[in-house]
Amino acid sequence: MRMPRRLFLRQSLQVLAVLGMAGCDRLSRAEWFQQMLSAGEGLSRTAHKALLPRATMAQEFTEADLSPRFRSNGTSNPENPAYQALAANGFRDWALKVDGLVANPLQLSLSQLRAMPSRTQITRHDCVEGWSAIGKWTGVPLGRVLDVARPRPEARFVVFHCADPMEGPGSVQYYESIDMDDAFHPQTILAYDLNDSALPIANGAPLRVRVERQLGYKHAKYLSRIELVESLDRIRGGKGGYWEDGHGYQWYAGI
Ligand SMILES: Nc1nc2c(c(=O)[nH]1)N[C@H]1C(S)=C(S)[C@@H](COP(=O)(O)O)O[C@H]1N2
Ligand SMILES: [Mo]
Repeated sequence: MRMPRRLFLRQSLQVLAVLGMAGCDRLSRAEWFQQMLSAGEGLSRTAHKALLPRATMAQEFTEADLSPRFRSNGTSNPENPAYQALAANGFRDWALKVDGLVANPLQLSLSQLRAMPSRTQITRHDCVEGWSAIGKWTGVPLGRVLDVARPRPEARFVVFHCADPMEGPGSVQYYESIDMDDAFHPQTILAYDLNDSALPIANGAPLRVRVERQLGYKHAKYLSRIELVESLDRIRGGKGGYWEDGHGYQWYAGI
């Protein structure tokens, strides 16, 4: 059923009025709001973007809130010989490629990434499988890396290519994607530290993305390459991620 445009606009304005009274940040996480937005993914994403200012920040916590242990989910040790060789050498020979629709393709070592401006944030990770954990992440804002790579005007999505095969050795490797709004969001960081220590292999060493306003599966671990594209059509199944292509997960997983 299509909602008449006027009606949708009127309801949006009512929601805006409520948000104005109670404060966006808390209400955006409220269940009723999620349910209202889940009327359809297109609508959800449009409404999310229309109703919440682009710069809305995910809630940040204090050291006292840290989970005693940040669990691992999905891959905990990639079954990939090339990855294992890099790990055995402390990732000294590892590099992140940044390519696709950029004026200045990059290859960045871990020490180069560590030398760039950094951001530390204590946030809550929510996995669709029904668990949450609060962790302290340090990394370079993805926006700073993209500033150096200089996306071309046609670039609309950032694709994360990962080192871990998902269906046994040699099989499809994890991938995910976000749009440019999330790519340049101040809390979207390429994290190399968790709780003040080098990121453990179980949590995505040497580098994983944090996209704090979205669910856990968007936070790609074991990054090897970041590719800028105009459309997701040519990325495997075309839906923008491993879980989106094969298992019906939504591409925009806003929380
Ligand atoms: N490369 C890769 N990234 C991944 C996954 C994975 O299996 N492989 N699992 C995702 C899911 S479902 C979650 S909840 C988080 C888990 O992160 P953690 O292992 O640090 O808890 O990573 C996400 N990113
Ligand atoms: Mo997850």
